Amino acid sequence: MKNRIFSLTTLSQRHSPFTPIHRNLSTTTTVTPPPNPPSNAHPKKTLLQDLSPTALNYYWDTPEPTEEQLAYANKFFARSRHSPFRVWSAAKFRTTPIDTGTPEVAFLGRSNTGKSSLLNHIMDDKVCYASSKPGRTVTMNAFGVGGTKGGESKVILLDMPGYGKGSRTQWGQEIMKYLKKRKQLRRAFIMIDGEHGLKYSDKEILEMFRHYAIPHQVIVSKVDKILAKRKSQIQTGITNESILAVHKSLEKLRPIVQPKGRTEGPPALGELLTSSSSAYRSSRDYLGVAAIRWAILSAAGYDGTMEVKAEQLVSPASTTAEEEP
Ligand SMILES: Nc1nc2c(ncn2[C@@H]2O[C@H](COP(=O)(O)OP(=O)(O)OP(=O)(O)O)[C@@H](O)[C@H]2O)c(=O)[nH]1
Ligand SMILES: [Mg+2]
Repeated sequence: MKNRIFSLTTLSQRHSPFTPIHRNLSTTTTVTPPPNPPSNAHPKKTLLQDLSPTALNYYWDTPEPTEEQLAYANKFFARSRHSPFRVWSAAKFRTTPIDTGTPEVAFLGRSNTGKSSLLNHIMDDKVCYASSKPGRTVTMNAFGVGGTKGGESKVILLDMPGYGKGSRTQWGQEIMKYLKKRKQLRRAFIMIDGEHGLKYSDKEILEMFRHYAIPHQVIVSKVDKILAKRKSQIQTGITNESILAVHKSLEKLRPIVQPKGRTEGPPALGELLTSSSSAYRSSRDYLGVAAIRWAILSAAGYDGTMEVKAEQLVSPASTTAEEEP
């Protein structure tokens, strides 16, 4: 049922921690736990490596990505000699390079929400500056991904200066100028700190996005902080209760990102993602990263729909269209 808000009871009854929550919450998928749980597994906990890559996300407007799609996204973002690379940095909108035609996605959020750290994991390289001190990123930084030898990047990712505490008001204005005027911007990802929750400035920016019809999607960062108080607790696995706590916080966010009965503009995508730059399922597989990679590709048009459209347009005699990666 597409628009049904799930109840915690329903979830705990129907979904084991091994199954992701998704838009069709009423389906009774029976999932068998892994046959041989690792010997260090706590009986009442799920090891992160046994958790589905989308288990901590909430999809209601979009289909949940399949294993193949996530594998494709991971391959697309795998570091190479030509990807990622810094394309430009700018402190002011008027100094950003003019339209290159390459699709762009921007990462925004209050200072210290973990934008730069997450982007490093997404791009599989430490190209962004991350710091425990709020206000570390001071310019808009653009990174090209998916480039090949002699070829241009397929998508550009932007690490933005944070807004709110520890940032400068002037950056907020520059960011808004960019978001409103940048033609090749495909989606803005707004990161909300899972530890501190939604703040007034987050609500304001969500309202602005609707007002200016800027396509946007919310990511709840630092989900490890919701899952356990200490990092060491996560290593031995996570409890059902902590997984439900994540779902509960996403459930609360849904009416905020898609408010009912308002005509102020198009709301956020009905897909809430979570991430952690601290907890991983296995080496280089940080919580939520694969699904965010897929969301970026979907926003940029590399999710298969572009190829389908191209095939429909070309005549049978000229079907030598270049294959997407
Ligand atoms: N526990 C935890 N800490 C995180 C996570 N992501 C980032 N951090 C920490 O949060 C701090 C801020 O991270 P940054 O990536 O620099 O945050 P930012 O949003 O880019 O910050 P600004 O550039 O100042 O806006 C650093 O100390 C990171 O190590 C996460 O998922 N979990
Ligand atoms: Mg930063």
